[in-house]
Amino acid sequence: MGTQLPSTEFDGTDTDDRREAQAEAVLGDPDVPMVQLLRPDGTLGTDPVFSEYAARLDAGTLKGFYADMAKIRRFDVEATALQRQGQLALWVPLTGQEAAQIGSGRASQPQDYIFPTYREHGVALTRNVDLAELLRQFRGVSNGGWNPKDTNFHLYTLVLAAQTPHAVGYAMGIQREQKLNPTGEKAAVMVYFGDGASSEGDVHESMVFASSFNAPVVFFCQNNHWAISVPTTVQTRIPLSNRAKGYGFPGIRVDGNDVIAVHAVTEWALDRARRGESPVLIEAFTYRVGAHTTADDPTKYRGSEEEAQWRAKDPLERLEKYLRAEGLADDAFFEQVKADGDELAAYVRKTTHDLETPDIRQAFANTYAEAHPLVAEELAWFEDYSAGFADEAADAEDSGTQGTATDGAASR
Ligand SMILES: Cc1ncc(C[n+]2csc(CCOP(=O)(O)OP(=O)(O)O)c2C)c(N)n1
Ligand SMILES: [Mg+2]
Repeated sequence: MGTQLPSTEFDGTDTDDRREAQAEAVLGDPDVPMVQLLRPDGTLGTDPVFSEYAARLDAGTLKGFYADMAKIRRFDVEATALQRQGQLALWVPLTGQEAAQIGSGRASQPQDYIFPTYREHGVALTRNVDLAELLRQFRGVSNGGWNPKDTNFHLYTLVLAAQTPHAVGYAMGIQREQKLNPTGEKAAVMVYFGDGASSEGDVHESMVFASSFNAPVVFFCQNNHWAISVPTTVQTRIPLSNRAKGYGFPGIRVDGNDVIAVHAVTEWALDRARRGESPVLIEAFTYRVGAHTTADDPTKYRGSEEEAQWRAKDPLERLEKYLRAEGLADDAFFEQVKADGDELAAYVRKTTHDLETPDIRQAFANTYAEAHPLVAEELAWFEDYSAGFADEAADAEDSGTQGTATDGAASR
């Protein structure tokens, strides 16, 4: 027999059947190794490499993980309410992904630099970003909201995967500085992206560069199973973590709803990157329990059964069970966490209401460093156009009607 050409396997007739089989292989196959320490029932399992990391976590740290996860979930509820009340143009919920974000964020060190997507509110919390500042962009009063230099937490990026080449470039910069100053404190970069973004060419190019130059970078992919209405099975035929093999660095799948395992794996990966051993890809296997954004309705593309299955793997509930069973936290602790969450919610509600609408002329002024005739012309046009609404604005003021953040806002 001569050499056989590989089959393309695509004859277009069995797409749905294949998708189902593939979904099992990629998503539900127990043979696909996944690091898990804290099981959904709240008991602690073992892992030959990562149990050691878990053993180092004291009661205070574990309670801190819980407090952070509860806080960010409460914040998520508040921000969703603010959007529904017209105070934010859009909100991107994170519920379900708390362990992936708090576990990884808490594993980073202050000197590390983080590149988020647009959903990393939990990571922002771990980097001490003021969560009220984070809402400025979603209210449309700022292009960013916080100064990344204060926390080494970069501004949100809405263009899918655009932050991955930025991150690798930044990591290569750090690498060169570390070579120039070998006795200094070592740092790494961690870049977040989603299962959908993993299909972007930017991710491929970033991984090639990271591997070729051995950049100190950790790629943290939150596989939350959906890219708006597109399931992960359309993005990949193999576990996303396996892709790292093709680039020549380690890839590891971790239970993204297990804060202890996520913390352990990320600590290991960042250490490795800081030591200059290699980049690492982490795939945090998790689920977006809510809508993609407040402009999305997931009932249009997925079943409630799937959602129920994932709710049973809730990251907060399993840690609460563990803390209670081990006698590490009591009712008083959980009541305090709830009170702290309510206090945070009241703070962000008040600060959001108080955010002032910026002067639109600032947007024109920020276009170029120096004055530009085209920008001046566009500003003149805009002012002329706005003047046409002067009567309406005066009427609104007389009748006490106020605009809200959603007036004229485009939804994504
Ligand atoms: C380059 C680019 N293409 C398309 C979009 C529109 N878009 C915004 S979010 C999204 C889905 C992203 O899914 P995923 O990467 O899995 O992240 P998740 O939203 O699930 O956290 C798409 C297609 C975009 N923002 N940028
Ligand atoms: Mg996704």
